[in-house]
Amino acid sequence: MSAVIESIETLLVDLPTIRPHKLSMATMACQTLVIVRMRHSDGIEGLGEGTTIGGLSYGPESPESIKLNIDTYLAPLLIGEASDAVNRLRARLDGQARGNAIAKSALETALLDAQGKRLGVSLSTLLGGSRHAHLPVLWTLASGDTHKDIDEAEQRLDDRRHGDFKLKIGANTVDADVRHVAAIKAALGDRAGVRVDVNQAWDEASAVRGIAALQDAGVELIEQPIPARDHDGLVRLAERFRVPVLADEAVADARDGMTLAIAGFSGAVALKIAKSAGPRGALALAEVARAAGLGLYGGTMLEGTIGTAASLHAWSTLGELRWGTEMFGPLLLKDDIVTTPLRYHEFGVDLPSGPGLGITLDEDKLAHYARPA
Ligand code: MUC
Ligand code: MG
Repeated sequence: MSAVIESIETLLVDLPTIRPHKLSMATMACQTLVIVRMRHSDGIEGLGEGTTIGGLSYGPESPESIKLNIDTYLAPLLIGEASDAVNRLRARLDGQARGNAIAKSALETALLDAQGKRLGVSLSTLLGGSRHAHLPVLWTLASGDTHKDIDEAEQRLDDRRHGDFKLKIGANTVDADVRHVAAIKAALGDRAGVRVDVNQAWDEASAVRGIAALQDAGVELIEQPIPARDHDGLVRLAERFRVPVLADEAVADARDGMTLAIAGFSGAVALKIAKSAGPRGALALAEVARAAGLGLYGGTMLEGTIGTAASLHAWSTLGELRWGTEMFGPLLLKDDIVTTPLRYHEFGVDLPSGPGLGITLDEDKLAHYARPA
């Protein structure tokens, strides 16, 4: 008889960041991870993580809503069901609950982690096998101060930790942002790639002005310059400029990828397990994007180690990630809740090995940082 899902526990875990992380819509001093512990009748525990950015400022799910919706609506759809029926259970969640992609991603991750542990194989093996054991990882400069950002970049280059940088802009005027980015690019020169993420902050006219100047300054990629829903605008910007445009908030799942591709988008796509309701959905988007000739990028919702490991397992199965990854979430946090942190070196990170995610919780740290119930 196959094992069944016995219980699903969700924990809100508040971890301070190493410095304020300034995005166009929020400045983070702390990241809240929603950790899922899914226990099965064969004694196996599957781990998952559902994490967003800045409470409700990034999208319609907050850490608190993720926890509440799992506890109240989603977990009851899974309890007592066969542990190994991952595809059927994911369809059940989609059939009976709309939206809630981040909550579903956390549950799918926990199902896959448990199934990998049960079979003694890694999550990437469950997904068809990894093609990379080491993935490139950039770093985001977002201290809000140009000189601090340059120092931070120099340090990361010296340590051979990160070789490319993404700058968070959009909170200031276009001119101030362009000056900030151009100063950083001028300081780093050809030693590092510099990209920007505007997180939807510009209208199209500002984007035309901003991108023209950033292109001249040597920026290599422009992420989500205008609001997520403006697909036509994104297509126009991608057509207009030589520097590629990266769709992030505009593209959550395979269907969004198809819509953008049909509209004529010619840029690149940020994959995130949180946007696509789990690793499987993110890989489905990757297939659509690849078929449409769009470049791929392994994106983060600034998850801790569990969500980052789940994403790495998924990205490791892809042939080419034209724009690498930004799976640095754990490095932005002052502490971790796992026994063996991910290994970052040589401008990237190693794919964790071992069954499932290959990650073990540190119970003391978890108890220390978990929000009291
Ligand atoms: C985003 O929109 O890309 C990724 C890196 C970072 O600093 O913020 C995230 C969110
Ligand atoms: Mg982004």
